[in-house]
Amino acid sequence: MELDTTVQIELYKSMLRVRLLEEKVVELYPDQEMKCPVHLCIGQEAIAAGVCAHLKSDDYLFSNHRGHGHYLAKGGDMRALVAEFYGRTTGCSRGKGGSMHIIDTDVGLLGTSAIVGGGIPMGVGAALAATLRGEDQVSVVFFGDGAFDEGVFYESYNFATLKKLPVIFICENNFYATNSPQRARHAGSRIADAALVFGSTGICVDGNDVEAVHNAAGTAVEHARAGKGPMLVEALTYRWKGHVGPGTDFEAGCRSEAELREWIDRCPIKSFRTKLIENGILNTETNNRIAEAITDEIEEAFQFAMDSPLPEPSDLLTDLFS
Ligand SMILES: Cc1ncc(C[n+]2csc(CCOP(=O)(O)OP(=O)(O)O)c2C)c(N)n1
Ligand SMILES: [Mg+2]
Repeated sequence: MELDTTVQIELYKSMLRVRLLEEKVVELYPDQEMKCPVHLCIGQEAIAAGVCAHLKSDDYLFSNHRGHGHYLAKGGDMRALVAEFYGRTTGCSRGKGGSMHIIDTDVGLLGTSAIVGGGIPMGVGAALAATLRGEDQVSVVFFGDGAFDEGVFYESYNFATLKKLPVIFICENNFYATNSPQRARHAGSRIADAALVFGSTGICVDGNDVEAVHNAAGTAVEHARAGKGPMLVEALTYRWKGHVGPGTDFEAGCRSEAELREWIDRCPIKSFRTKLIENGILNTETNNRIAEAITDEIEEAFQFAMDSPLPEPSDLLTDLFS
């Protein structure tokens, strides 16, 4: 189904916003002023953009260590995100979480977590709570092919299906969990098929095709909102950077430069831009204006972060549960 041109432009902007922000992180990370590890999603932006375009601001979102794109696509505050990278009090976790622990209840992001698979049961719990309250929120969980290795996925998926909870499971299959390729870990290759054993539906989609992701996620969100329970969307993609940090990880010997080059050729943003230009929906001038506006937002966000205070030592034990 061909999307409305306004939606297409919004998807394009959403992807570009994530890409340009993370490229700035790549540029500035070597200064060692961002003290937290950063897990970049460059190459995977279409999934965050395509899924989050369906969500209302009070729909719930749970994500993992690679969550910058999810937060921004959900309408997140770039200033609060960058301030969090720099450990500032104005950060979305008041400077105590860093890149992997983003939380912003204003946009429904109830947390990103460094515990692989940790967001999955929490996403189900939030959906259960919404159902018990009689509200119509859906809960989206982003997780990787590595989290799919964990038993908690199956327990959570079973419970959510049994209770027909409004959860959408989005597995970003980038074919690696740290340095371990999927082929070394999974007996089967199609993650989406796991939904079948629960009598649920799985959809496998090209995660670098933002419109395909948007269509698949639309089906899953509609299904969940109608009280029909979860769907599993497996989006095939690839991270351009190493598991953590701004470099590549070829030296670890787990993937080749040629493999990366193949995926760079399938850049989700470049291919969509080409399509929009060919179809007369975007031209060079509009494209430049969009990029400039995002670049200004990024510059402003980094300035805001640098101008913000670090927490005081006396703040160390505030906002802790125990
Ligand atoms: C419970 C748990 N086990 C192991 C780790 C170490 N670890 C951090 S990220 C990661 C790989 C995750 O891979 P995947 O879920 O595919 O996400 P990706 O990094 O590819 O986005 C692992 C094993 C962890 N943080 N938590
Ligand atoms: Mg992975």
